[in-house]
Amino acid sequence: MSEEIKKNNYSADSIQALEGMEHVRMRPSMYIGDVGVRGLHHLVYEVVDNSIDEAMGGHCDSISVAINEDGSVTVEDNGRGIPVDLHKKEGVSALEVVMTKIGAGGKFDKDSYKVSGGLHGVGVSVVNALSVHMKSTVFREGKIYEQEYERGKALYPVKQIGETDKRGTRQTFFPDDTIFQQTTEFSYDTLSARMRELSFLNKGITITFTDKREVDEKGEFRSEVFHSDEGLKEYIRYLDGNREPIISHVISMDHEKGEIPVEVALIYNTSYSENIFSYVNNINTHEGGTHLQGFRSGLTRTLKKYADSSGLLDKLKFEISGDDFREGLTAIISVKVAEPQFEGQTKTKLGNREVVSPVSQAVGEMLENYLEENPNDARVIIQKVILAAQARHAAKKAREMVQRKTVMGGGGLPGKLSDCSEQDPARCEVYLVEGDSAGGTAKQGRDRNFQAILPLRGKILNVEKAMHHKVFENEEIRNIFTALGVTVGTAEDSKALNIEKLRYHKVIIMCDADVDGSHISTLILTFFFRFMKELIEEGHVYIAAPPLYLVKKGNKKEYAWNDVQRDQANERMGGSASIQRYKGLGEMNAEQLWETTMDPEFRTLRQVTIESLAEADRVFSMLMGDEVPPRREFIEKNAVYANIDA
Ligand code: 0RA
Repeated sequence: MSEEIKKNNYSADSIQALEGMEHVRMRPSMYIGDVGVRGLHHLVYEVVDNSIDEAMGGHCDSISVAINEDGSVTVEDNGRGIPVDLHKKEGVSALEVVMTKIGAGGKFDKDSYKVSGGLHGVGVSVVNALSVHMKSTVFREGKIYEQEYERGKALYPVKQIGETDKRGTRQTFFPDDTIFQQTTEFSYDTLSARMRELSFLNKGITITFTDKREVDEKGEFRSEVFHSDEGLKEYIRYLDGNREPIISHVISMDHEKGEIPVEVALIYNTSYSENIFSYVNNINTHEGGTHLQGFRSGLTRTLKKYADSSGLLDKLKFEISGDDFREGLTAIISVKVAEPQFEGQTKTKLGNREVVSPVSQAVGEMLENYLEENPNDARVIIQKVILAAQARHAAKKAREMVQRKTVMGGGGLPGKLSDCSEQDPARCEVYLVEGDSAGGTAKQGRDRNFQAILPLRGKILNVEKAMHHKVFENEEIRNIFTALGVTVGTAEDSKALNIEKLRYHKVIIMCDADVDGSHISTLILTFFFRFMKELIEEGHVYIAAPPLYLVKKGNKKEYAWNDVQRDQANERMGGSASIQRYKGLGEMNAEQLWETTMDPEFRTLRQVTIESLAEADRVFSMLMGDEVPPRREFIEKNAVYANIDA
């Protein structure tokens, strides 16, 4: 092909490509879900997914992900390198096609292990379209190639820039702040949690994650290396590290039944909650679906059969329900599906019917083998199931009592609640306040039109360690239920909650800004997480941020939420201002509390979000569980990187 024709083709194609790329920029949410914090991080996942695919095909074993000094992100692998030779149909380099054509990703390699079509799998060209600048570097067949782009447009044809004995692909991109208007700042915790998760889900790969935006006292970058040889088995140990197992091993299997690769791992612990995390093509399916259904049916069928034949259930007076087999269970299911159908509100529910039976069979086989080879563990599991059935009956009774009081109006609203006068829940908020005295101050300081106050007495019940009927019998917890107007969910089915009855669309936790206060916040959050997950998922839960200092000089006063603000305020007043440190909400009068923490114009509320259900579960089990050392370590670590947004 002559230089002339190549050039013409080049421009003709770039026009076509642009149309697709323009569409991505016009409707980014269609491709990445949203243009907020979630969508921003999605860009990284998209690029990393391509390297994971290369690794799953057996072509690479190492991926590095870095947040650079300038806030851009670099992802590099040691795979075969994206091909750079001429793409016959398009008339430009294959690399350029991958980078600038929507839906081109992975097309060249029919053998490649590629399961696209999920939430991710939209192609790296989408990342390119949504970046102000992107650079691809390919190390392949002894040479280094490079191409750069601006908002998805190639700045020049792919060029060779040197020689190398490395292999691989390096992608660096800078998200476009005209698209991501809320923020273009990547979160260390969010990315690190995802990289850890990916390393468990794809055993054998080493993922190095580095944040180059800051250095520590030693002058080093914050960095973590994730590598798992045992995959889900290790993931279970990580998740349940703060719970006490009741059986001797993690039960696991990894095999391909028919067309669908299935991996499962599970363990039973002494807790009363059920924690099942399911994945399809490395995507966390929050809403479950057919793979979860297969898992449950395989588990119930096999355990029931074993229990029946062992005679352990002979004297039992209760019915055993499916739920009883899952109390104290932590499990992970990961399947790979070629053409996944995602359904549900957040498109995280697997719909493919053909998945049910292979998963159910695989789980059945795995359990049957384990029970046969470990009769002691088998007995312990069945005994736990029996206890769960008994407790469920007790809990049902307790719950029915609460429900009667709530729904029938027997008890009405809790006596301690100071309700607001506004009736429209969308405009109402309720402050859950630590202690009766702060509750009193809040009651005086509030705007009674739309703000309600519910004082809570000291420490509320730690639901992480309590049996379910205790939770429903607990007075403080009943007060919360009744005040919010919702009926009771259970740990197995927190969706039983009728959230449409919620009386306040903002539920604000207000505690002292000290260790005890944060402990109480965590207790309340744990309760919401285990029994009213929807409340958090739908963004109704907030944490109030009372100030730490009052800086005063003459008739000037300023509040400060941290030491930097305190020092700046002091400077603005010409130094030597008097500084009061608030030890608790109780030291503020009603006016001060209103000004700083309750007035919607000036207060800071932190909305509680769940980035990763698995990570949140682990953190709660650690913060609220028996083991003290990991809790102390977590608090010390997070005090430095202050990020408690659950
Ligand atoms: C298709 C074919 C070949 C490599 C790749 C895709 C590839 C894509 C990505 C994306 C990120 N890292 C990647 N590494 C490789 C090459 C096929 C061959 O060399 O025969």
